[in-house]
Amino acid sequence: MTAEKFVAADVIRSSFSLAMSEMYRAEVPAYGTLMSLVAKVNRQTLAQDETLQQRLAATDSLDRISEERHGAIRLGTREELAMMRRAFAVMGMVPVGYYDLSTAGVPVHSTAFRPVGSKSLSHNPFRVFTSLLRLDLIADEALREEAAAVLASRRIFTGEAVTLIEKAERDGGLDQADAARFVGELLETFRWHQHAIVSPDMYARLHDAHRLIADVVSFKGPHINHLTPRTLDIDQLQSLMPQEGIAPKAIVEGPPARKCPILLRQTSFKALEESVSFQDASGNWQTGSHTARFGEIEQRGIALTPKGRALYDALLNETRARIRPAADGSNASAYEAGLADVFKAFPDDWNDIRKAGLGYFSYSLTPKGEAAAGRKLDLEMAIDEGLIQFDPIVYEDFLPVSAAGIFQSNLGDDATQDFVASPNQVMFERDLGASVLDEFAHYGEIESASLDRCLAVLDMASAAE
Ligand code: OOG
Ligand code: NI
Repeated sequence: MTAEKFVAADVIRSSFSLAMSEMYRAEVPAYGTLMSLVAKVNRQTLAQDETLQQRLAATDSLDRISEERHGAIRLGTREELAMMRRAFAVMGMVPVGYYDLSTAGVPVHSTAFRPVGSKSLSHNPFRVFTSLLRLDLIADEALREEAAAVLASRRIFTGEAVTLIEKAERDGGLDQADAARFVGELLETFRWHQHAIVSPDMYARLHDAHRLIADVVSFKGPHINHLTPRTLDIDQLQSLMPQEGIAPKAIVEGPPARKCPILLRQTSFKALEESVSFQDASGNWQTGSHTARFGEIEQRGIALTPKGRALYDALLNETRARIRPAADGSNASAYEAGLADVFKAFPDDWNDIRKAGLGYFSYSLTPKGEAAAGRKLDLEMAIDEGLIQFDPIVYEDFLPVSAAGIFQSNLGDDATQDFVASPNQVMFERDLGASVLDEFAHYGEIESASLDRCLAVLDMASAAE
């Protein structure tokens, strides 16, 4: 079979992302409401901001905006995580970054599976925040063993999905018919199951240990727990959500509203109380309820360099040392004011951010630059003369403090527990069966590749800096 017969990984990812969105819309109607609201606000924002519209069109990201989404799942075992990595690889998604949530009282560690490289990202940036439960953080040994036994007995992938993953690995891709079957089979792993695989008694014990453990262990598979569209104006969305009957969490996570958006701002609506059934010892099904699935929206800004990220982390810590956002929203406006105040220390002009080495940019020749090919200037001079322009590179990853805030708002405030902070990237990568990509190195490569395309007017020495 020749390579042309294979469907491109980017194309499989797009159809999977679409299939997942359709499934979630049917499962959680509020997601559909949120999607429509986001599309409406994005249209309005673009209509009012011609410069934004032009830059998004020029950097290939206009089409992808309203389509863009991420999801999240929580896995129970290393075997599940390793197979999930192989499944995502078929769609061109690789593990990027390591997130330790134990510090925030959530017994998981995570990575984000996503496409890398500007071409794949602009084709479809679909990503999945994937967490692995850490039973090693659970104190009750008997419960830990019982939970491990339940997890060991379940199969979250269909046999057909595994066969197709193996086939893709062996042959180097999937043809049209196999790719379509793969999408359908893999989707099964993410489906919601109303019937729990544990007894009501065991559910209660898992739930008492930590609500997250009950969510991971009690069901047949790792149901997708949210799908997040990208908005161009999250503050507008946060204020419009209640009118649509959706109650947002108390504060928007991440940096404050700014002229030049940095990293990632997120808000969510609380998990739904859903009816589930548990089979008791005599085989009868009992009705109960479970909260797991919620809705989230996000606004993405520029990817920060390690220096920029250190400044962001320091300013966020400073804000939270001054005022910690209460889960009931009682100090939300004071927190927002404090955040805005502290973040005045972060430059809010693209060129200042760039010159201070705080963010990653994509450089390109202007029409004037194309015409001036052969002149050899230093980068700053080429920019000053209008030969080279720069656009912020969008942050494609996640933020651990924000993720913890999202987890907590959905697990309920009583779920906050203290665990000894124990990041263990070595263990995570062993379980994953691969190492995770360093996000900073990756953004750095995208930036230098963009400079390479400007060499017509650029002095090599200045570009190599
Ligand atoms: C994942 C929460 C993290 C985000 O956007 O930061 C996340 C979860 O609740 O499983 O999705
Ligand atoms: Ni999320």
